[in-house]
Amino acid sequence: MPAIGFGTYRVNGLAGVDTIVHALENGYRLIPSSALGGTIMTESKYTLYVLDGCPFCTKVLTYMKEHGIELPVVSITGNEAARAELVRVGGKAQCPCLFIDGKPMYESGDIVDYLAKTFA
Ligand SMILES: N[C@@H](CCC(=O)N[C@@H](CS)C(=O)NCC(=O)O)C(=O)O
Repeated sequence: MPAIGFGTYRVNGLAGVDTIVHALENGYRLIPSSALGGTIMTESKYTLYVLDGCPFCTKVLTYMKEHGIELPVVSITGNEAARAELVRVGGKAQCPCLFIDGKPMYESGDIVDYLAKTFA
């Protein structure tokens, strides 16, 4: 995933976990390509919505990285369209939110438990 200018990453809607974790750990600002006209909600069974600088998101992303779990990740940072989509489909703007077959799971602890159970 290319860095765009200093301290900025473009995340193309579907970003690798490594990219997201690296970006968050290094203080990069995530700019989803949906802000540029890409897709927001994916066709995947899973979509994880995250927010820049959110420790609960980092907890989930770090767990995914440590266990080699790759899921589509969408950052709502700086992207009102993605945020609105999260609220519209999920019911609130809280992150992280893992959509499983279109149903939202909002709590990071629940998400990690689900990932552990499902991908162990
Ligand atoms: N208990 C939740 C806390 C999540 C949370 O507080 N997320 C913050 C970001 S760090 C958030 O999305 N705040 C915006 C909002 O709730 O609208 C969890 O563990 O996932």
